[in-house]
Amino acid sequence: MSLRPSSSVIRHACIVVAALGIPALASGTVMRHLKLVRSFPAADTVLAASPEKITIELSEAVELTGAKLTLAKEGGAPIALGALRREPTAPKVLRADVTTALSAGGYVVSWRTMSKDGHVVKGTFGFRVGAAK
Ligand SMILES: [Cu+2]
Repeated sequence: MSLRPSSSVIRHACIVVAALGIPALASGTVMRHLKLVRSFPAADTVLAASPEKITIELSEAVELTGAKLTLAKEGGAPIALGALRREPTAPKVLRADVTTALSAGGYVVSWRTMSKDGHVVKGTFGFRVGAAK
């Protein structure tokens, strides 16, 4: 298992690495963070119809506290989602309902969670609704 981050320098580097989404560095000997395993919609996919929910699966169990899932139209304003949920039987999975049908176009999902060491780990991925361009 990785060393616990103990200095502010390591803490800082850790956040930067996570924010840049460099898995090779983030999973190195200095520290190990949770990461995104899969999502629905999957990254860079095209859906024929609006999804009914956004789901992310992380590599470790996460708390709802400090977790966030946001959706926005590409280059547009955020779109309100239902409350973020985590089933007790699936502690690695976070889900939020899409409460308004999404029109055709590109969308960006941003996620943010707290790793076991208390550091914020976040990322984004995109998907499209409607025909591929
Ligand atoms: Cu960390």
